[in-house]
Amino acid sequence: MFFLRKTTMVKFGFILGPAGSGKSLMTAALHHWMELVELDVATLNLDPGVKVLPYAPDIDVREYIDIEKIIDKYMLGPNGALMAAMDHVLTVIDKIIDDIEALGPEYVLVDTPGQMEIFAYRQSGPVIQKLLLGNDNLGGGLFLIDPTLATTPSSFVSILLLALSVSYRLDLPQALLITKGDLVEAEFRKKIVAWSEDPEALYLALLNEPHQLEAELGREITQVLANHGFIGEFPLVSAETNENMDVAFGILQRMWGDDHQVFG
Ligand SMILES: Nc1nc2c(ncn2[C@@H]2O[C@H](COP(=O)(O)OP(=O)(O)O)[C@@H](O)[C@H]2O)c(=O)[nH]1
Ligand SMILES: [Mg+2]
Repeated sequence: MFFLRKTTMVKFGFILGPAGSGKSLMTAALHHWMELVELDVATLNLDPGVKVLPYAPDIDVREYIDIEKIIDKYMLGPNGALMAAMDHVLTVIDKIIDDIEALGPEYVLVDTPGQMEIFAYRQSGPVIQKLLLGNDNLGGGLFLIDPTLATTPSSFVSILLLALSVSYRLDLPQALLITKGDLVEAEFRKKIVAWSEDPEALYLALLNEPHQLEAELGREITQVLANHGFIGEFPLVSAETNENMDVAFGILQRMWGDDHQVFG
């Protein structure tokens, strides 16, 4: 008996961001929305340490990696075990790729590990991402910003710098989204939109902070962010109310270079 392997290109959306920024819930919400508009989408959980997820992953790294066993075998604490587990993912990535090929979806949403640094800053993360994309597939990253942690200009700038750093680590087009839009009050919404769209507004806001960055550093940082696309129109989305899921998908489509069927 012959199995015909689907060799069509897969479009990967990597959901990135610091711990608690809403990656898993965004994966769930975007997956739900994509299914509603009848797109052929699968979810991939890459977090070996996560206990409960707000969606049932189609492909799950936990099927191949048991963090409790790693803790026992190497006598590691939770952080060490997570790092070891992420490095172990490399040894099972061919199984995950086989699972994706067996399912043959057009789109895969990748829920990256809760602790962003084990994906972005360990050696294994960028390698895993490259192996998933191979030569033929397309990838784009959505970096989530939790607005409840970006209430001051300096905390917002710190998260933008983190996004910049992650985009240097991962060789992937990346866009920024402000999540948890349902928790953002109208007044703050205006403020964060102004900071995110206008480097000058952000710079002036930095200067007005009591604990301010040295003016020259603030100027240079906002210029670097602006010059590299880390200041711009970042949509506010909500994985609770599904606000702007169509826009988030439209952004992924642009990163994939999909011209047709653009949403948002
Ligand atoms: N209100 C609200 N809560 C959210 C939203 N997205 C995530 N959360 C909550 O934020 C917390 C962290 O979300 P999670 O998806 O686990 O973050 P992760 O660590 O980045 O995967 C959870 O309690 C979520 O329910 C959102 O859009 N609105
Ligand atoms: Mg998560």
